[in-house]
Amino acid sequence: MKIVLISPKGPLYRYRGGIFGRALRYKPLTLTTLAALIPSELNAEIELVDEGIEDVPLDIKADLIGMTVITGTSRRAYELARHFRQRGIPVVLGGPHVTLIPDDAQSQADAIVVGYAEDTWPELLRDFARGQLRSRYDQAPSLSLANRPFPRRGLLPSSRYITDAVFEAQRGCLHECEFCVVPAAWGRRLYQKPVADVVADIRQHGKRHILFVDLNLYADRAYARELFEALVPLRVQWHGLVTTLFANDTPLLELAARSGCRGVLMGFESISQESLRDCKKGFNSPGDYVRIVERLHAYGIALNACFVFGADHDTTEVFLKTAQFAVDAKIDLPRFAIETPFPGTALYRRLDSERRILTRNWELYDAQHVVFQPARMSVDELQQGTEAAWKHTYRLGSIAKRLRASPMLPPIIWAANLTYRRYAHNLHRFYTCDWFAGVANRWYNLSPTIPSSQPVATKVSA
Ligand code: B12
Ligand code: SF4
Repeated sequence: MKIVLISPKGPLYRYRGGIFGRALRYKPLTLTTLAALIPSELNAEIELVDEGIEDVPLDIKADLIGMTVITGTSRRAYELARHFRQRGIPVVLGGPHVTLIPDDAQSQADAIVVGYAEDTWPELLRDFARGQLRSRYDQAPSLSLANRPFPRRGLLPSSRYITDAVFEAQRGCLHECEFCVVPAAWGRRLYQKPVADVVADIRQHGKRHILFVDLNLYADRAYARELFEALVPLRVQWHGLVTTLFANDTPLLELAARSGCRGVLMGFESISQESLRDCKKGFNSPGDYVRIVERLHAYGIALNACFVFGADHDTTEVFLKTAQFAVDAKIDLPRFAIETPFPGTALYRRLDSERRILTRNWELYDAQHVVFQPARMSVDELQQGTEAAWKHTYRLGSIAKRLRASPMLPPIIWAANLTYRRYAHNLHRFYTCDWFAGVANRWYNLSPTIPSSQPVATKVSA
């Protein structure tokens, strides 16, 4: 049996014509994890295709195709699924988008997998081998991540990525930020790999510079402490994602630094406490942000801070104010996103009930397009303002000022900043300006009641 696993492209992130080249792309864990879960008794031939780095061969030979789907890649995934099903190859869809709104994907596939797939994917494959494929497989609440096989990273070509030393320790988060996909898709609970399993994977892989993709490594303090303690003897250097609360926890911060932490990504989201309260991220305090950066730097940890524009309190002043704040606070690598109501989230439900969702073209749900009617500015102002914030923060003078306090080696942090500078100057290539500036605003003004059952057709120029 031959099983092909595909990660479809989103317009911004495809390898040809996308915004980044090879830089900033690391080897995805989803396909390699799914490959490892394929039961050995099936003796399957396995091929992985990451459309972020290569074209999907449309004439590929396969007995079964599995595709991972996030909202922004769902249109592409459905298009590929149609093509392969027409060729008579059964298609299975899974991933965050399928988990958030299974009904959207159900008709596009022979089977869908809802939730994490450590148990259901092997079960599905055994059913398929017996000719008894069901149309839907749901993760049971008893899922455990203990004693799982290590991801088969060798099945994707390392030369196409900046690193393949990508690991995960735990999934999930206990917070419930209104816009976040994590509590919406997987609930507010944590699924943890035993620390010994994580350490064994890092050891067998052998690299010294590693990356954790866990969305919140600080979700469970006791687990974080156990993990960091276990990393100390490995003498690795690592980057990961945490909340701002991590920076206030001096003993853990000190341990993290000792265990090799050299950079963290944090969701600052907004410099307005009102906006943070509105989106249920009131545990962030903008008054603390400068101190957070200074504390991280004091421990030799660089900061990739993310801000989101488009909250209901945001006016057109927010863009340059936030961008200048990022420069003055000396954030090593700031990022700006446009608030995106991913379907299935609390934010989506609220904006939908307020009839402010402007399009259900999921391809535009990539956090760099405006898909809802902002409260205090136009669609166009939100789109252009976000681009202005990127450009301001990534002016050469702004970069130089920000990096004066950076704990990272200058060639590395400058290279990352220049790559983001390129991103800032290329974002406009991915707008659907005619649609945003014209049709969407006009549609909204003329008819603020878009029927929620009907997708609003739009064109994507990228
Ligand atoms: C690493 C990561 C990235 C990496 C690599 C992406 C990749 N393809 O792996 C990079 C930095 C490139 C990236 C970029 C983006 N990402 Co991202 N990313 C993640 C992150 C943090 C981890 C993903 C991961 O590796 N998890 C570990 C693997 C093992 O878990 P998994 O993917 O969930 O897979 C399991 C199940 O879901 C299931 N499953 C998944 N697919 C399939 C398929 C089949 C057939 C089956 C059976 C099962 C199955 O089985 C797996 C085992 O249980 C997730 C957050 C998260 N925790 O999921 C966000 C996440 C997937 N990203 C997200 C977003 C929005 C983006 C961006 C649009 C952000 C942006 N504006 O830049 C881009 C778009 C990228 C694109 N392809 O177009 C959102 C998706 C939300 C949504 N509804 O669309 C997430 C959920 C984060 C969030 N909280 O919002 N991302
Ligand atoms: S803290 Fe981060 S991962 Fe957790 S719910 Fe909020 S945005 Fe999502």
